[in-house]
Amino acid sequence: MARYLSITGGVGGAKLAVGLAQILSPDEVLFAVNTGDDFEHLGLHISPDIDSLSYALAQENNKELGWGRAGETWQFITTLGELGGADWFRLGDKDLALHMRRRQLLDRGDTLTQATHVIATALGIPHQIVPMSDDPVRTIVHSDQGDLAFQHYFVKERCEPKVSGFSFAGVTTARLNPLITDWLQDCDGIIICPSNPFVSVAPLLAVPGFLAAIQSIPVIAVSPIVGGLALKGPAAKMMAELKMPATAVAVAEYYDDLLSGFILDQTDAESLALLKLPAIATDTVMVTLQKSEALAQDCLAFLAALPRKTLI
Ligand code: FO1
Repeated sequence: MARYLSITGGVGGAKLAVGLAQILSPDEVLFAVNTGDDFEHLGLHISPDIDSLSYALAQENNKELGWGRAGETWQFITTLGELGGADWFRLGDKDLALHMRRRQLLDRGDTLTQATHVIATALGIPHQIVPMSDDPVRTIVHSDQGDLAFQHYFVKERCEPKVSGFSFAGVTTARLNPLITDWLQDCDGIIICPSNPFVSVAPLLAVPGFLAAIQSIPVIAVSPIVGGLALKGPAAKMMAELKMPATAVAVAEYYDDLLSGFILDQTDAESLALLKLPAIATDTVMVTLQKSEALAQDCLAFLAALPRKTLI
């Protein structure tokens, strides 16, 4: 039995994770999730990437909004706004219940890992959703409006400030989640889902010990950029502001030596010749569950065909 680690953050990544969960059992795939987007808000611990993945795997994700829970109502946040409270971060009524439950679990002493497991189990998810670390790591966006906490940049400022870089507060002392460390002892391949390389994947790569632990494991990434655009989120805008071309090739070059292989969308197939590593072009636009599953199959077949990494 082959075992895989999937790195995800945000909505694009969750779509491929859903495909992987369709074809791999909980013993065959572990989902390692970015927590750099997390923040404390209204006394709650919000963990957007864990939430997006949990809702997606439970088939409870809000497809209209692209975040949050399906079938949502907004009484709480509307009423809070009427009372003069902070309503810029839209917590739906159902979603609020999840955050309240996480608060309760954390307050009784659970780690974020344990709280995530309790909630995922309650949502009927058999797969392991594992925060990259139980220690707080917070993404800071360096921008023309100063240094902004991630959700302040993303939601409050609607990604409008021009970015010049990112840092991950707390990461140098964060302990890699032991569940990830253990999984990597016996892991046949790593799949970086089509998540934002700078703010969804980079925080996990920056957790001390992670890169060392994956040295002998083949790593593939699926491009989040298709035809010069990010299907969701600000990745392409960030690339332009960071003076990088907003292309799939630039994403592969950003990951550099980390990758053993790269998957880009079929619309970018002509770029294959520009890549200096094994690469394939396929349909990466996951508009249906079938397409998520097909891309997951492509990832596994591609990984299986890659040469094993050799340590120098
Ligand atoms: N994204 C928004 O654009 N607006 C919101 O009001 C919002 C609320 C929200 C609540 C809970 C949650 O888990 C996520 C939420 N998101 C919201 C999404 C989220 O903040 C971002 O998509 C991610 O951080 C980027 O991956």
